[in-house]
Amino acid sequence: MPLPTARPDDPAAVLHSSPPPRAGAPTVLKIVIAGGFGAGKTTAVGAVSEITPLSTEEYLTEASADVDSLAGIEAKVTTTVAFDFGRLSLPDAPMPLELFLFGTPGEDRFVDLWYDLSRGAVGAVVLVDTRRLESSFTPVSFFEDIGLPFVVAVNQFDGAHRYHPEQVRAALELPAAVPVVTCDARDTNHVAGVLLALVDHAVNSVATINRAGHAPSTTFQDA
Ligand SMILES: Nc1nc2c(ncn2[C@@H]2O[C@H](COP(=O)(O)OP(=O)(O)OP(=O)(O)O)[C@@H](O)[C@H]2O)c(=O)[nH]1
Ligand SMILES: [Mg+2]
Repeated sequence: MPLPTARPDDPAAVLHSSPPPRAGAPTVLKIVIAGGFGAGKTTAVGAVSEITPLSTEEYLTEASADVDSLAGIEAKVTTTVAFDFGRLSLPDAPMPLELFLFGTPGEDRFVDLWYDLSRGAVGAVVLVDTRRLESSFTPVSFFEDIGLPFVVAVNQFDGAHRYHPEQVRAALELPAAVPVVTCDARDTNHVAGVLLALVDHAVNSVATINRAGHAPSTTFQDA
């Protein structure tokens, strides 16, 4: 299925056109948690969400065995078929934040949904399982194509070889501007740290766009 080429609501516009928050009120940001099949997206949303996450898990069946390869994640019994939703407040961040987290389904046959979930987002986390690195190429290309800032977070599964982030950058052919960090998707502090790295990266991307004279043309919606 071809990737959509149209750009979702511009991240620069999102940060610029959001109404200024009331004094002391948090800035609300929409963030997409993406990655290949079984990379740990649902786990990451559940690790940080302060509400019971909304999830849309269905049992994997024999019928999906040809499509959803379980090599390396044989214990996996369910997969996300629509999206995960969670919420995280970070009142003590340099700017108080409330993050709305949308986890995507992993398989790239759901790419239309990735596009819908990306509308109005300020950025995305691409979770990477280095045992199945090839499944990361499509989500990385997707966010590059739609122009949404993203960070790559290497989910360090037990027993998996520990690659240096720069080795992962080289393998995924990521530009120097894309942050590559490591995490355990089950760890609340790790995932919160990844989200803060993304917000920082999104803000810096907006600053870069503005320095280049880009005029935001769309408005904040859909989040
Ligand atoms: N050891 C370890 N297991 C993990 C980690 N993250 C996720 N898992 C396990 O890996 C499996 C897949 O995790 P999910 O969170 O369902 O992955 P997903 O990316 O949402 O999967 P799809 O929605 O099917 O694409 C589950 O059994 C998790 O418990 C991790 O950091 N370490
Ligand atoms: Mg999932």
